[in-house]
Amino acid sequence: MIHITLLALAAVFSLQAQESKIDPQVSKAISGGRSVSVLLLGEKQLLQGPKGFSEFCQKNSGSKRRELRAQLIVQLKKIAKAEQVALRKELKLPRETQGLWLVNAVAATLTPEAIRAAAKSERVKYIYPAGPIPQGQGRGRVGTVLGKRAVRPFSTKGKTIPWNLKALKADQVWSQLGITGGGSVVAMYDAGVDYNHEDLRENIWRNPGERANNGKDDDGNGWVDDIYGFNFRFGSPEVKPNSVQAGRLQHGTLTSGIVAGDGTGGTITGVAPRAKLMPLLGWGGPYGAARVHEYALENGADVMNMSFSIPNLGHTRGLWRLMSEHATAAGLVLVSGAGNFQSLSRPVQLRIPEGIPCVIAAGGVDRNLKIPNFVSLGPVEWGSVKFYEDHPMPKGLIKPDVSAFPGPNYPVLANKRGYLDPNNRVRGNSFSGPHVAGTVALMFSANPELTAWRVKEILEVTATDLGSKGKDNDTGAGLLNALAAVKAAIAEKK
Ligand SMILES: [Ca+2]
Ligand SMILES: [Ca+2]
Ligand SMILES: [Ca+2]
Repeated sequence: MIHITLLALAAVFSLQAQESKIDPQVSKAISGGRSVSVLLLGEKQLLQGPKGFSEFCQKNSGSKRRELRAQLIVQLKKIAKAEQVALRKELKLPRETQGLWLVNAVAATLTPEAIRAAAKSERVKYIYPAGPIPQGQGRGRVGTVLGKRAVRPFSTKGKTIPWNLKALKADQVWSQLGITGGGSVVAMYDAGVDYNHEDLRENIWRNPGERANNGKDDDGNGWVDDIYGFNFRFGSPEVKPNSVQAGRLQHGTLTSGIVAGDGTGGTITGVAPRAKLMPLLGWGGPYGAARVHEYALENGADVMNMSFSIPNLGHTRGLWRLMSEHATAAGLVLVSGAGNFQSLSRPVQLRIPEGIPCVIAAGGVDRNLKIPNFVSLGPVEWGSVKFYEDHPMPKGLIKPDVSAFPGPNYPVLANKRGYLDPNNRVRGNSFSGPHVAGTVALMFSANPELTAWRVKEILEVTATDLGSKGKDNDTGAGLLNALAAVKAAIAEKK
């Protein structure tokens, strides 16, 4: 009798263990009996738990960023391949299942039965919602193929330099240090970039091994005709914004202008006017996000600007954190605006990706260094998120990390050519992020071997403190100081 009771208890525990591996959002979806796109996170990962990333950083503090990236890509792919071959066999997963390597995970649309079966596997750590899993590695054409002109040396002669760039001392980096972003690549994870805008077209990254519009993956990176980047949302190499997805203002063109607008039309809008821009599109969930991060890492982006903010992700925040920590370990600096949601609730929880510890969250102040009433504020809690459970409230994690200018009242690019009317009221922390991403491009231009986590530390120690003393939940470590940050980057040359 006792024996039978124990067995029954064991069965209950095992059922709970399976159920607890299925994210509540997935559980809810499969309870209706329908198939769901899920991401099966493997048990084996490069970094684990709340301390995995910081221990990795300590151990690798003497590393050179580009060598470390090459090593980590090999290592991450090795883990993914070995584990996923075994997992596919064990679970008899359908052929169209997509394997990721940034994190060891496979993405597939599975029936409720298949999801419950996957939860029983010892190789599966957790089952997250994947979002859309678009198929296709390059349909469609790149609309405009830019001529291969030599890039002119950058000059400020005859050009206006707006107040925001001066306040961050970007112009002093160009004039005093002669550094304008050359050699750095900034991935713009956004809604597409008008790469033919006269202030941007000399600064568009070009995939050296790819030929445009021949229907072939010439460089063998897995993506067809990706000469300027890739649109992972539509499986297309065209990275120009289309009006439906980008809206009237062409969000990604504006943010790109703040990173690298070179003032060809008369006004310099960019912090790093000779950095390269790599447009990447991939809304719609963690699967698409993982593909964007993987592309940026494999194709040489140094920093990635993410001017978006996703709420209510629950435990899936942990999956984003794992992706971000792996990418940062591999030398990609991640930057995101703090969001524009102060009026929604207090305290204001920064969302994803800006609430992730290793992602640099850019807060915002106006020209008088006051906080506008829309800017999201910290702290951020992680106490409720599976596999991390650190930074519990009320103290939480201090965010944002640094502050820049969300506008309005400085020039930004207009559709197709020129600039918006100087009295435009366009504003938002979507614009704070690119000021930081541009500064990081300047730092890497001066010292490409800085580790990605060290870049975040330098930005914070060189920022000008605002508000209450020290790093705070309104303005982070203070106002971005591009000149001090680049000088510190140079001082640390290996
Ligand atoms: Ca390719
Ligand atoms: Ca091609
Ligand atoms: Ca402060």
